[in-house]
Parts: sequence; structure tokens; C-alpha cells
Amino acid sequence: MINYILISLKMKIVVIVVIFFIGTMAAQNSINIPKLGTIQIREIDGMEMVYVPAGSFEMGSSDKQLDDAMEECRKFYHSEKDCQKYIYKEKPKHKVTLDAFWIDKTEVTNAQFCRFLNTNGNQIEEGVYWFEPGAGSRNVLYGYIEKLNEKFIPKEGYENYPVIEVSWYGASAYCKWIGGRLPTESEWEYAARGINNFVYPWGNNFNGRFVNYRDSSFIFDNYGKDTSFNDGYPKWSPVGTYPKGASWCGALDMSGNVHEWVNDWWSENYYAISPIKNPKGPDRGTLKIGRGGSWYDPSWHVRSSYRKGLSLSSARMHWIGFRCVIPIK
Ligand SMILES: [Ca+2]
Ligand SMILES: [Ca+2]
Repeated sequence: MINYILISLKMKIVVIVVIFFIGTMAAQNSINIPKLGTIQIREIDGMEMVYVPAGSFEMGSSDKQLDDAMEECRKFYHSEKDCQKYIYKEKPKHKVTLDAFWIDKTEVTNAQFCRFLNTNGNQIEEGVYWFEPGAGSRNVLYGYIEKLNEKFIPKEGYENYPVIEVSWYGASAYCKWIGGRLPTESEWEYAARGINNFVYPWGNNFNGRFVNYRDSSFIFDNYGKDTSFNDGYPKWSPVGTYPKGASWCGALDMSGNVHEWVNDWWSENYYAISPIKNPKGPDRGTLKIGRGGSWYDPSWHVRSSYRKGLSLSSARMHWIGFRCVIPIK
């Protein structure tokens, strides 16, 4: 009898110790998982990255959200066709579940891209330069990167501006160089609008002081120009100029400044067949996708769900740049 009591007591002690050990391990693991918006600095290019936890959101737009965007467009554009051209590519709204990842807090800058070019050269893939100032940009040279004595350097004062006139190949190569890749279209939208499915990174109502877009100071023409706000920048702005425009994870300029390359091939109909878990876009295509709108775009193009197909061969425009992700798995 005494032996039985002793064995039973020993068993209980063992069970308690095991439970304590498992509990400690679980607590340790939960301590090691970063919180939403935790910042980590990447050594290779000095980029700040923000942590986006695994989760689900509603990707795309409802009919009501698209009608609101059209209404906004009609205030500024006199062509219904111009409004419809890009807005109705966001249906159906559908649930997406994603693994966790790190995303760059800002768009990649001229200084960072110079570091990449000086390490790897300006290579050609599929006949397209990684970086080509003046390509497809109204034949005007806009780039703020110069080549002096075989070295790429940013023009003085433009070190912290987003790199532009970079091809999808150049953007993708950069993200591989830093040990990551371009965001998938769904990762990009999730980082921009979050689990609350905001229309803009900061919320559901447009605010021209939170974003660099086609505001009253826009330089080219008056078509679609919003004279009710002055965002302070007729063209590009240094990255991170609008902290109030931060998205839920702390990413800046997801809306506006420069449009951003993502990894996926363009397909107008992909949302109807997209898998729920970690969608990666169609297997093939002819266009890649740009996200977020730019300083060149009106308010309804800087919505988090706005999407546009862009040519791999010619789109090295003065309004397109990128940021990278590093997946956790
Ligand atoms: Ca502006
Ligand atoms: Ca942007």
C-alpha cells in the first residue's frame, strides 16, 4: 500500500514537472514571436522592416466601396470610361489567410538602390535593364541616380527619395539580394489595409495630408487634380514624409509617393479563383502588378485595394518603385 502511494506520488510529481516544462517552453516561444509593427533593421541596406503577424483579411472591394471610388472619380474626371478603366478590377472581395512576414517600412531609396547597383552592376534580364532613367517617362530624364567614374551615386539631396524608373526585374533582383522577395499582391494589400479592411492605410476616409498624390501642387496638368489639399510635394517626397498615413503595421507611403511593384502576374479575374491560404497569383502572364498609386495619381488610385497591370518590358516609369518582404517561413 505504501509502495502504491509512493509510486502515485512520483507519477504526480513527474506530470507536474512535464506540465511546467511545456508551459515554460510555450511562454518562451510566445516571447520570441515579434508583435505587430516590431521594427528590425536589415544590415545589408540599412532598411527598417516592420513585422506583420499571420492572419486573415478581406482582399478586394465590395460593390459599395467601388461605387464610392467611382463617385470620387466623377468629381474630378469628365470621362466615365477613364474612371471605369482601373476601378472595377477588385472583385470579388474574398477572404485571404497569410503567414507572417517582415515588410520594408518604406519604399527602397536611391541611396539603397545605388548600394545594390554598385555591388551587382546594372544587369539586363529578358532584354530589360534593372534600372533605366528616362525609359517610358515622356522621354524625360527623371532619375536621381548618376553614374560617375563607374560608380552609381544618388544626386545630392535625393538620397532618401524613393528609387524610380526601376523595372520589375530590377525590383525583384534587389529583393533577392537582401535575402527576401517582392511582396505577393495579397501580402502587400494585407500590410496596407490590415484586419480592419480599411480603404486607405490610415482608415476609411481620404485625407490629402496623409499621402503624396495628385494634389493642388501637382505639376503636369489639371486633369484629376484635387485642389482641396496641398500635400506639399508636386512630385516625389522623401520616404516616410507622412507618418500619419502609416498603415496598421507601421508601413509608410503604402498609399502614394511611388507605385510599387509586387511579385504576382496580373490577371483581372484572379480574385474569383484565388486560394484562401497564401495566394501567389496566376502561374503565368504578360503583365506584373503595381500597387498603392503614386504622386502622379488621384485619390481613388491611392486606395489599398487599387491594382494595375504593368508591362515588364516598358514600365520603368518615373512613378514606380518598390519595397521588399522577408517571409518568416
Ligand atoms: Ca503631391
Ligand atoms: Ca508607395
